[in-house]
Amino acid sequence: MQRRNFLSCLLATTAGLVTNPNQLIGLAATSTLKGSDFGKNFVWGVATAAYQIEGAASADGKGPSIWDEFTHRKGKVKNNENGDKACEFYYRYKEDLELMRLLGIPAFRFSIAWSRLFPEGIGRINPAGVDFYHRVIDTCLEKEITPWITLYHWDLPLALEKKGGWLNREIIHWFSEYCDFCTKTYGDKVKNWMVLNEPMAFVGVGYFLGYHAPGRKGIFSFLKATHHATLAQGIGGKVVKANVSGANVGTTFSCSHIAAYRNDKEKDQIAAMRADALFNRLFLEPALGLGYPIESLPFLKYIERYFQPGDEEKMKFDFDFVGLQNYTRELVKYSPFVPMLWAKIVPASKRGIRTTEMGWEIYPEGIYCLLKKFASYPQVKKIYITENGVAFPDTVLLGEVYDYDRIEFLESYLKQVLRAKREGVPVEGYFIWSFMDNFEWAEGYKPRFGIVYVDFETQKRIIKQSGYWYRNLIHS
Ligand code: GCO
Repeated sequence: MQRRNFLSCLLATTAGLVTNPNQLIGLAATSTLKGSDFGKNFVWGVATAAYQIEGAASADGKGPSIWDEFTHRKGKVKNNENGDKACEFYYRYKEDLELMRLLGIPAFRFSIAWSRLFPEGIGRINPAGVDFYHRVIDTCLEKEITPWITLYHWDLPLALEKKGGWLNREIIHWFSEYCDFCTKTYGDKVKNWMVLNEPMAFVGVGYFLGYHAPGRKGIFSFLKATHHATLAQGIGGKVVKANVSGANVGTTFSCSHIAAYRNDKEKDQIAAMRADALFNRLFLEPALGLGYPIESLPFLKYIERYFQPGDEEKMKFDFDFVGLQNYTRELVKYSPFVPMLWAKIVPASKRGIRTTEMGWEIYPEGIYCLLKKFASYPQVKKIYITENGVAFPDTVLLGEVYDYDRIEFLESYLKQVLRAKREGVPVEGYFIWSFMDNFEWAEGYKPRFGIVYVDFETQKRIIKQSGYWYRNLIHS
């Protein structure tokens, strides 16, 4: 089940561092784009997430997260894989950051594993976990790599899930204490913070469809978790701003450009508008002070049963930036079989087009459309593409990975980013998902998104051609 094919699901459900620095000079895939076209303050980076790369699932006092538990249930992840070891970034962060330095990548987006700092989610602190992120941050700074931290990338402490997780309103206090601790602890060294990663994904897939941790289902758990995540988003933003002087605070959204399957059919156009409200507006608009998009999606009215006085204010926050994460687009048609939404996705696989390893359509113009859409909100001051990338079935050939299809993908998306920028969209940075191949949630290790190849048996890293291409682009 592909989690970006969320609507189709609705229908069904009401190291060794091998790289020789000389290679960096020898292999140089060139780009038709120039980094300088984007301006000298444009932020170039790579993105990762704790559960997907760190491994060391129970090392040095770390508590379990919902993903530690979920991946150990039979049949939840392809081939029953899990993130126990992942890329062993916990042990290999120095080598990995050295590789990043060799590639001249100026910014590194990573997340903090909440249960590494607080094994029970609240209360008792784990000093070894606190120290780990100090070491990662310090190593970044030594190598002149700017750290960008995501506070929540889906790995809720299991102890909190046992108390109801995102369904328990107390989560806004647990989360705010966690944000307070992180920003007071690391805020002198780290200025760029993202509160949540893709709330629509962790709430929709984790609390409605049950395909992701914690595996809960149903419309009411979806609405309740949505409201609590929206509150946490606003409250978290305020905590970061209060604690970090000179902070650049944002939060990130998964977005797909959505169009009508049959453009001449009004029913499909309305279905597309509804899907757009669900996927692209649900978490953004409350933060901007516009409330939930209830006029486009009347079933959202039920969310009001979870409201308490003052919530509208709590949901709002004047974010310095919005993180836009884009991989594909969706074509949507009217469906009488999907209650409340009356819409369904026509999957790329059924449209006879070439797709990525994830089954997603390659549609570069979608990122341009989304940038224009986000920029049309007067409250949005700045946008970073906090994730864009692609999984293809990469293979090693005589010690190298010739991933020219990834280079082509990234170039074509970046050209659309530049097009939007030239038209005045305040897009000020771009992070590739991902720095290295890693654990792709319910899809396990098969989809490889990295610009660095990881052999998960030996933990050997190989810089892919796209890694060299990225270095050349950034420095051209
Ligand atoms: C996400 C995540 C990443 C994914 C990536 C590819 O937003 O879904 O941030 O964890 O691995 O998007 O699917």
